[in-house]
Amino acid sequence: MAQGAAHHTGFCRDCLTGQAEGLRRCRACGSPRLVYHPELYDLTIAHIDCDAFYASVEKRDNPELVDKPVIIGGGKRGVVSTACYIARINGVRSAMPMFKALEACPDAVVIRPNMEKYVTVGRQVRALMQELTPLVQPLSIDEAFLDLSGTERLHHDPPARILAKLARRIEREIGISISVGLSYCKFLAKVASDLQKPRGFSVIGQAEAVGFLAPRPVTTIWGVGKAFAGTLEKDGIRTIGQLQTMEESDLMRRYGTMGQRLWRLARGIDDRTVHPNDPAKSVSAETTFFDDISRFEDLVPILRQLSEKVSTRVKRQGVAGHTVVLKLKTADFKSRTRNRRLEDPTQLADRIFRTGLNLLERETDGTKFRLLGIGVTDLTDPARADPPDLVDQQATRRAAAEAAMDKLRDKFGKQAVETGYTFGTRNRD
Ligand code: DCP
Ligand code: MG
Repeated sequence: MAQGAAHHTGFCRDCLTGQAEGLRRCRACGSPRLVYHPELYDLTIAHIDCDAFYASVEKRDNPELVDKPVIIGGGKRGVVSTACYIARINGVRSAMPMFKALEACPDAVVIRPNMEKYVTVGRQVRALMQELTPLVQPLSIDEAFLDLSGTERLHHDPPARILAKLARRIEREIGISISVGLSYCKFLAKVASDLQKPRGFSVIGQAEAVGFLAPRPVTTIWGVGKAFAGTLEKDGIRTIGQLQTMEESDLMRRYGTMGQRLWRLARGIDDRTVHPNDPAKSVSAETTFFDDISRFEDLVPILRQLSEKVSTRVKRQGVAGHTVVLKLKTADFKSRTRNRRLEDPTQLADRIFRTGLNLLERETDGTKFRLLGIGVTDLTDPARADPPDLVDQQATRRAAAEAAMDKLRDKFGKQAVETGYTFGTRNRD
């Protein structure tokens, strides 16, 4: 290796030149973004989280926003989805009501979320991760664990440098920034990725784990939410250091399996593996009624609404379904499922709905239902979905109309377009 990672204790995150310990600026490019750590080249578990994700995507697409405070949010829920780091200086936070955010930061540019765009970018980021290792475990749209053990021989570089290169590549090719946490286990990799945001690169090694954790609040531990932290607080436990002094048996007696988990994580013991998520096998939507329904006409608009939900989801996930599944639950809790395999896979609400309707017709024999669901299964790549229908020109026209409505919905929000079937039925479930 030209840059001889083995001879240096660190490297520059901008130009990747190896650095001897103690330098403040890169000996090659002058950048202050140097990483040092005694265990730097032994650690293999990473957590990556994009910085101010939705806001960064919007800034990338509109350079005028670069130095402005930007808030993504609004719409139906009226809360902040995220804010860029400039808006955060003024106190804006995710999940804050929009009016409060604007009180804190009146100059902010507010942008409605464009989920489709963020899903696409999230997928591009994931694809670059997957070039490094198949062991990528996404946690959400903008974060994932990576296990890079054993990849050094393949990449001729230790994981730390591979990750710095990835961060650089995501900035250059996708145009957003990430923060990296590198450690020997998932728990501390995740904690690390949050330490230095944005554009962070933090390392937590074996040797310092216990000392690093000691002063931190118990809420740092994965799975310790507000409620459980309250319970611990009542027992006088606030910091991880306090947990470190307790016996495993004592913690187990008090808090069961969670107690055991606390004991282990407090000591930096976490042997959970990084495993790619199972791909979804089906996509569906269902609703339980306030009052049982038996009439076909009353079920139709609900089926339409659910079909639209399913369609939105498959489009968002980038899949298509080859089989439509109708699900009913009767008033006496008996389940019925009915399947129909389609000629071609579909993503379209209209096809899902019409197939579901056909199946539903045979089931509405006066039976009272308490639940209706519709979904698709046999998921495939959408490339071959919904070819133009040469026989049924109507279907082709409906498909084109649906594509046009999708565009409108993207632009103006879900409520902008209502079809005849769902109009006025929105409060039903
Ligand atoms: N999000 C949301 N509502 C929340 C939290 C998050 O809609 N209450 C969305 C917007 C975020 C995205 O999820 O951009 C990713 O969530 P993160 O918690 O990773 O937050 P950010 O990426 O925005 O910021 P950070 O730099 O802190 O990771
Ligand atoms: Mg993030």
